Amino acid sequence: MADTLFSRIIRREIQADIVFEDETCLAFRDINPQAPVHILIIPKTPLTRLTDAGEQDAGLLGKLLLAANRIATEQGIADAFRIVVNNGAGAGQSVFHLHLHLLGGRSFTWPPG
Ligand code: DGP
Repeated sequence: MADTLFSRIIRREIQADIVFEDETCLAFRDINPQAPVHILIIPKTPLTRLTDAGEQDAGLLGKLLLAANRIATEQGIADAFRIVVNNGAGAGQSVFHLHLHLLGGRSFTWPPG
């Protein structure tokens, strides 16, 4: 996988407002927030996008979701939040290192835009 700016955030070469870290994942505030709480949750191991994940990544994907749960609680948005994964440029993915958007602190409409 090509190096991305998220890899540079993991290596602390780029500053980010980190809210959670464990051996598997890192979470930090989005630089261009779309909600009062907008946090990106990324695996530390490189995966370009969700469709590149396979059976061997099942545990990793579960850990990302559980990290989202934990962060939502810590951020006070556990009652209402949205998780978004943009998979591919056509879906709006701009950084090709898998990431969950955790959004909360406002109401959301459906369908999403
Ligand atoms: P996506 O479009 O799904 O690939 O989301 C990428 C997100 O990454 C986008 O919401 C903006 C955010 N982002 C881009 N560059 C940086 C950065 O340098 N720092 C932080 N914290 N977020 C960034």
